[in-house]
Amino acid sequence: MKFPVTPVLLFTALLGCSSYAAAADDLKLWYRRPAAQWVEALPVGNGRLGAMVFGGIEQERIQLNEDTLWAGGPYNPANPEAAAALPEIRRLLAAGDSQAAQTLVQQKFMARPLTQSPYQTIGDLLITMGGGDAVRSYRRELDLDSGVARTEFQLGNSRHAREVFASVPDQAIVIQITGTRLALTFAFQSQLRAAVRVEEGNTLILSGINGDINGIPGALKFETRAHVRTTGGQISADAGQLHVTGASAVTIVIASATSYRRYDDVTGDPTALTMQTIAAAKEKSFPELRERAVAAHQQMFRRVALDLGRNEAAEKISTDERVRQSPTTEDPGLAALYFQYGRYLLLSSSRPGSQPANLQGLWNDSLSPPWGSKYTININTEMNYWPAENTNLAETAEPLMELVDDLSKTGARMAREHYGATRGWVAHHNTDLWRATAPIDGAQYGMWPTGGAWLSVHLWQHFLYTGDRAWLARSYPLMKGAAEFFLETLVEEKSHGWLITSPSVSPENPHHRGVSVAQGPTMDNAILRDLFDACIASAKILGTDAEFAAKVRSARDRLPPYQIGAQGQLQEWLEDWDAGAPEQRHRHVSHLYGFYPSNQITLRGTPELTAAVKKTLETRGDISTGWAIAWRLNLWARLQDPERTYTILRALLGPERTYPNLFDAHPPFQIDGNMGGSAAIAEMLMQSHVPLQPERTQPSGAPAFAIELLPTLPKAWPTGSVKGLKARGGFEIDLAWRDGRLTAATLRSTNGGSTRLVYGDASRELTLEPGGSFTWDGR
Ligand code: FUC
Repeated sequence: MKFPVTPVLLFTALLGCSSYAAAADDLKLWYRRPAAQWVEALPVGNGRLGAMVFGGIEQERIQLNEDTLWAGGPYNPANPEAAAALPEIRRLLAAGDSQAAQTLVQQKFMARPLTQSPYQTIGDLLITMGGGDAVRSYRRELDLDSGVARTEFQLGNSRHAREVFASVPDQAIVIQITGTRLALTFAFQSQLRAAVRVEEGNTLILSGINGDINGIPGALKFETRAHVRTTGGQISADAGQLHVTGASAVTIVIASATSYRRYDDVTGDPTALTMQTIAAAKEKSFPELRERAVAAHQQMFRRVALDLGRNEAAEKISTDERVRQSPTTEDPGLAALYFQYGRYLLLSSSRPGSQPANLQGLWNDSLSPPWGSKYTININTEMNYWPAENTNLAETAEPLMELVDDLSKTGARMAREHYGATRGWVAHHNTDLWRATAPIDGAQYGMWPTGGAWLSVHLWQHFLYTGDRAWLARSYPLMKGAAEFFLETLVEEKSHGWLITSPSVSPENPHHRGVSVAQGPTMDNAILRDLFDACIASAKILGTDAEFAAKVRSARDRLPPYQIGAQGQLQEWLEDWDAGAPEQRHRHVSHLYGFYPSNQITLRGTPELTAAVKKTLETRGDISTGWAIAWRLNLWARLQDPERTYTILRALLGPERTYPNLFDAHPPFQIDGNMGGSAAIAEMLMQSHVPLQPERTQPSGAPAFAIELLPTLPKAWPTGSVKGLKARGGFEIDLAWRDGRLTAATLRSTNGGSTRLVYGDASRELTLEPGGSFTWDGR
């Protein structure tokens, strides 16, 4: 008997175990019409440079971003009145007068200026075509597997095609247009103070400065160069435009840079940088540029393949229509596409050397986008990085490390100037390109000192997944600095002697009408428990700081415990204010941090607290803003309730929370929901947060965790497979299931180490050598 070997199968086999070729169309977003609005356009990005591709017929719009183009310049937002007001704010809180404390915070403790700097768009490259003939067979698509956006249509007798991608190795956005006797005009448009010029007859240059904000003048120069070359035909220039006539192919390489070097240094030379980029790229042919970019993209993207089953009818309709129909159609392929899209967006907006993914990742067409498209670190930035580890994109966490490193410096000044602290650093609920760390916007949002601590915990999580001791050695001083601030500034709570933050908020949720400022909210205690534990464990692993670790331990032991309130809910504040709080269905579920993303509360380890988590989730409700649905999704995945989780996932994927280009709708667009959604789908299929009992450590010194297989598999995905997910302990996992039952789990170990595989009631203890693997059928 013979088995046919198809090219796809052969290719997959040749790629080996760390990379998977996907069946072509599963990984495409596609449309029958050009984008009429920005949330229909398709994103490409190399971490630093982003473009939104509209696929217009008479005019193509390529909206451009460079991730250091933000308004303003270096500034110190400290409020000189803050430190003097702190004792009175604390006294008011201890005396139970949160309203007066909040008023005083608002008057004396908030940043000056009160808001931070927004992320800004460069502008657009507009490519105008001649034509007017009727267009037929239009299609545009984004292929997640290659990272290439493609637009194609028939114009009279000629086939017109465009490809756009962002290249990591060549640090450019690259466009190719092919057709017959192409007649094109290239122009830049920008809302910033900018001028356009042409150099060497083939390079269109937009240069200018960033916007002013809050009385801080724009301090950045930026330059964007579009270098045009043709096959056949001619290029001519006039009044800030380039014209191409008679060409059969045109390649455009776009380089862009600003003078930003660091939060306190804007002396970069964007002209020199963009000239170098163009000089290097123009030596390469379009196929070469494409091949290099696609290879760099696939090196990360292809680590994970997901098949949740298919609905062939749904796959035949365009992506916008598919989203519209999703509330009434079972479409497992859409969930798989959404999962991969979140990975695509993260690896396209956060790469070593780039800024971290902001509220819109990298993509923003405005000078004053919603919430400034900044870094909101009371949930949104952290959520962006939830899929970084479990969906096998660990390198994307590097910009987060750099951000924390910067914040540890600006935040040390904040710690001194607002709190009179002599050690450590603090960041509140938001930051920007300039690494501002003061409380902003309003006391009820900004008065939250635990943002830097939460980000620091991510550095520890990366270590738990990778076992990378060099990373831990870089992280430790940052985590230590975050902890030092709290060792010095926590105050003693009167009735139990607990150590608590004061002032703070439980992110953005008022406990009484109009009042959010409080002391010792549950989330702070939970984040500090994680931070302190991470410091204690790191000091031990690195063989350092025994004395400091002992101090941290004694503070850790005095943090307030979880409390279950009168409704059976997990209490959000020190006092049981929950039932009377005015926003019962508030979007934030901050106090559930301990259940997800943390593991202080676990389904089987702490059943009473888990019941309290569930009670809180029932009260809060499933439907909220995009990211808030994504958080609920992860929480329900951890509750291992497959059908409830699946219902919530469908709400996230439906047209109210997903735009035609699959961007998450807060609304408006905010990328955290995409990332949180990807993390949750992984969490439905595999979880690795429960520590082994009795406790054990990996060769790296990290604690060892159990790996639960298919813990939250809904009935709608009876048969499927996933390859390449990552579990804590440096394990990579492939799973296959049929009729709702695991058929094979393959575990590969990078560093060697121990785990317990758990499937339903069955479990298997194992220890693997570095590079070792093990396959189990779950029995
Ligand atoms: C937090 C959230 C809002 C929004 C903003 C960017 O303030 O409460 O919903 O996501 O961040």
